[in-house]
Amino acid sequence: MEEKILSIRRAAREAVSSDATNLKELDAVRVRFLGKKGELTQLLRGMNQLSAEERPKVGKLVNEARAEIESLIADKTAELKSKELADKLATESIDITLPGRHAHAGRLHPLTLTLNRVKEIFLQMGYTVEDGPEVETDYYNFEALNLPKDHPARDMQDSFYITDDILLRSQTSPVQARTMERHKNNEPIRMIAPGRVYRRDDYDASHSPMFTQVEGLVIDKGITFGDLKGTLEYFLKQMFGEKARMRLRPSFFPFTEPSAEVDVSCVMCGGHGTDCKVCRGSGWLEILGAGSVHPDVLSMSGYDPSVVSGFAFGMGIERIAMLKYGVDDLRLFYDNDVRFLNQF
Ligand code: 2NL
Repeated sequence: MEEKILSIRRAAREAVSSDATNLKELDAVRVRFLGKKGELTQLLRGMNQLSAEERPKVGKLVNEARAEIESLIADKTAELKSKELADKLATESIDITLPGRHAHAGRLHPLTLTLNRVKEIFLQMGYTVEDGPEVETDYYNFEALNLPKDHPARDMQDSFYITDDILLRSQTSPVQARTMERHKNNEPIRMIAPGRVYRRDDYDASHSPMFTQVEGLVIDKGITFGDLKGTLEYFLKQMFGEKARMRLRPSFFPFTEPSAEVDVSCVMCGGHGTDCKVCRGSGWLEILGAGSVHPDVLSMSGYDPSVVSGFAFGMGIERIAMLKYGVDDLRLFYDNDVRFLNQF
C-alpha cells in the first residue's frame, strides 16, 4: 500500500511537470489523481479492507500525498497563468498610435429643434402646451370649429376618413375645442397645441399629406385683435430676429372673424425682394393664419361670447423650419438621410 502511494506521488510529480503544458492539460492531471475516480481517491475507497492499526497510518500517507499533489498543482497553475499572460502580452500588442474610433452622437431633428424653439417662446409668454388624439371625431375636427356639414373642407377627398364619423385630424384645433370644453365659467385660456395633422395633399417640395402644425388660442375678458398682432409680432421677432417685420392681410377661416394671413419680411433678402428666389421678389413670406375666435366657436365649447373674447392662430412647422434653415424641399425632413440631418 505504501509502495502504491509513493508511486502515485511520483507519477503525479512527473505528470505535473511534463504532461501539463497548459491549464487545460493541468486540469486533466488534477482529475486523474484527485478527481472522483482519480487514483488517490480509489485508494481511499479501498481502505476499509485494511486492519484497524494500518488504517490511520495509510490515511496519513494518503493525506500527505493529496496535500503534495494539491500544492504541486497550485504552483503549476500560477506558473502557467503567468506564462499565458506573458504570451498574450507578447502576441496581442496594441498599436496605441492608431487613431481613435469616432463615436457618433445622435442629434435632434430640425423639425424638433424648430418646434422646441416655438414652444419655448410661447412658454415664456405663459402659454401651456396641450395635446390630444390624432384620430379624431368629426365633431371635434369640424363641427366644434364652425365648419358646417356642407363645408368644402369636409369633403371626403380632403381628409383621411376612417369611418363616416372618425378621421385623422386635419388640424390641431380639436385640441383647443377639447381644452375649452374642460374649462368652466369662462376661465381664461392661453395655450398652444403642437402636433401632426393629416390632409389628402400631394407630396412635393412644399406639400405633404402629413405635417406638423402649431395652433395657439387665447381666451379672456377683453382680448382684442390688437393683442393678436402684438403677440405674433413678438413671436416672429423671437423666431427670425429683431429685424423681422410683420404684415397682415385680410383672409377667411370658418373659425375666426375677422381673419388674417400673416406675412414676415423675407428671411433671405430682408424684405428687399430684388432678384430674391425665396420670396419671388415680393419681400414677404406667408407664415401664419390667424384671427379673432368666432363667437359660435366660443359658445359651442361652453364659453359665453358676450363675456369673453379670444384670438387664435396656426402655423406649419415645416415651413418655418425651411425658412429658418434655408431648406428648399420639405421632403428632406421626412427622408431622414443622416447626411442631411447631421447639418443641424
Ligand atoms: C394654419 C392656419 C389657423 C386657427 C388656425 C383656431 C382654433 C380655434 C378657434 C379659432 Cl379652437 N381658430 N385656429 C385660426 C386661424 C388659423 O391655422 O395653420 N395655417 C397653416
